[in-house]
Amino acid sequence: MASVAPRLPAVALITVIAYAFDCDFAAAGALLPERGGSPNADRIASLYTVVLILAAVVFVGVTVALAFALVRYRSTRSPTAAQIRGNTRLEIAWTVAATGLIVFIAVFSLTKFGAIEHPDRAEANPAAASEAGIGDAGHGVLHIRVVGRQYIWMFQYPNGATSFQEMVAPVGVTVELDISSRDVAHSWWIPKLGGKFDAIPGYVSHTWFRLERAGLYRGQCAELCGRNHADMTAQVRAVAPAEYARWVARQKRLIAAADRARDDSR
Ligand SMILES: [Cu+2]
Repeated sequence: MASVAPRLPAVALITVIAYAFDCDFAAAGALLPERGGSPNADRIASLYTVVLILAAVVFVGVTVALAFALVRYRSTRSPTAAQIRGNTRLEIAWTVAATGLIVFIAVFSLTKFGAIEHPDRAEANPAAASEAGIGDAGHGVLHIRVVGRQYIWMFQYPNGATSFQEMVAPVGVTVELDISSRDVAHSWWIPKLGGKFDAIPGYVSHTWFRLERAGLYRGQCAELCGRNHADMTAQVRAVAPAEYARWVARQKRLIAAADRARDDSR
């Protein structure tokens, strides 16, 4: 009987590929980060694209030079190796080119980090903020607390309402998130709305987004946090500012009614 052992790697590979196609996952784009949800995500994607193009040019250049050298100077054609003891011009050229590239990437990145990390106040939309019922106290910014725990995300809104797994947020309003955890380390990640942010017990991480259009933005806890980590999904439902105001008021009433019903039944 033929052994199946030699075929095991192929079977394992096919199984993994089949699962990868079948599973529901938060993909961050095949090649580039996702964009189109929030300005910070767009800026991350632009920065990534510039660095990727530069890296691709260097990679192709090095690969072509290497392939050329391997073919052109193969042993059948050049049986005696040339003894080269340095080339000052060439060494200066690649040192200067590599340094220039690194300095450009560093400076370009530093000019972009500020706008990725902090929302630009100048682009705030006071009309949308007031429609969403956000007072001037928050400078037109909606603050939502994000609390991770095994295995669900909880969202706390300024009026005291809470929701689980799905955050509801208004389009056009700057939303700042204060992210923490009740148990172990988690990571908040909605790919279309920006980068990953650690949710650490006893520590508050800050990030933000400003939704550009209504819709559902899906994400996934991005830090292995226990047995059911894969089930710890998250989503942000972007709605019109007035709809957000109605939703958050209704959510508060429903929670208060549920609390009263619980107290009455005691
Ligand atoms: Cu988690």
